[in-house]
Amino acid sequence: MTTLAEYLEACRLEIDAALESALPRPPACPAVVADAMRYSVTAGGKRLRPVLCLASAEAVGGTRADAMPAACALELIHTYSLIHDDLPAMDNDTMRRGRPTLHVVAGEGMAILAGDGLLTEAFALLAREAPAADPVLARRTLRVIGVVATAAGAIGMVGGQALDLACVTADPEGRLAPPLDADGLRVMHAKKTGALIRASAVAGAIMGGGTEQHIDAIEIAATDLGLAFQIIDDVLDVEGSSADLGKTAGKDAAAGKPTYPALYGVARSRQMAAEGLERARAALDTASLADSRLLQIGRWIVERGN
Ligand code: GRG
Repeated sequence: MTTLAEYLEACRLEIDAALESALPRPPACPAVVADAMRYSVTAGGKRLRPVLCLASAEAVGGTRADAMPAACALELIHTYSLIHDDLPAMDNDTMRRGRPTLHVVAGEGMAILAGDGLLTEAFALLAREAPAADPVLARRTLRVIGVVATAAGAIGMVGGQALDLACVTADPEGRLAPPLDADGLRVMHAKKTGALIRASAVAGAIMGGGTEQHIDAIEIAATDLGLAFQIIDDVLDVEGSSADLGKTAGKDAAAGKPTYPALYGVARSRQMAAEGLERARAALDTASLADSRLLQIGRWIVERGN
């Protein structure tokens, strides 16, 4: 069996090639927005969501090829969310994935449009790749479109971003929402980052032809992995350097945002992430999936930066 590092590298190469051919290009797409979209998509990144999607398809006995359109759609949506999150009206960040943010190099308007283009292209790609000649794959794709749209939308990622934004944005009377308590923090993250991570694993399980028991177990495990990912992201924001992170370090604390280390301390936060990983293992075990790549990827999430 290949090592996890080899597996991740093989997946990333396939994902990057598939993303490259999925991106809209001139003459159909104006070069100015095509270039902006490509700038952010090709800036690197761990490709965590597409890797989870592919690994999930393989865990249930499917192929990476079956899940590749969904994997690419998820990375396009993730990249759009980063572009919009970095805008002056949101987090106002100037570094992302080790490069100046898109609005810094292309202007705010073009960054908004590139994000809009990536979000809509994700669904165009899924619809395009649903093979009419293969009703089974077409049905799975339709289900995945629903899963991904729900996760990306107002009850998922957009809703989580709204809760986050409300913490630092005063209403017309100048009042801020009360700071999030532990439960509020968990709900905000479950939506803002957890929903898309969960959808990535679930989409892979659906495209790979998993049983309902597989899909349920993977959904439960991915919910815990999403939370563990966010806890570790918060810890790295405290401990990491901007160069290591590829984005501005320490921003959350500086903005007075609630974070896991602020509420629980770094040691307890890391322990909570490890407990999440253990719950994910137990959930996968109920469907005999605990010795799949999924758990190794979970461990990679929790142990990164150690
Ligand atoms: C703008 C609707 C809208 C949503 C934005 C995901 C998100 C919601 C904001 C990102 C803010 C942020 C930095 C959250 C921390 C967790 C996170 C999503 C980190 C970035 O994901 P990685 O580490 O990034 O997977 P790479 O670059 O590796 O893909």
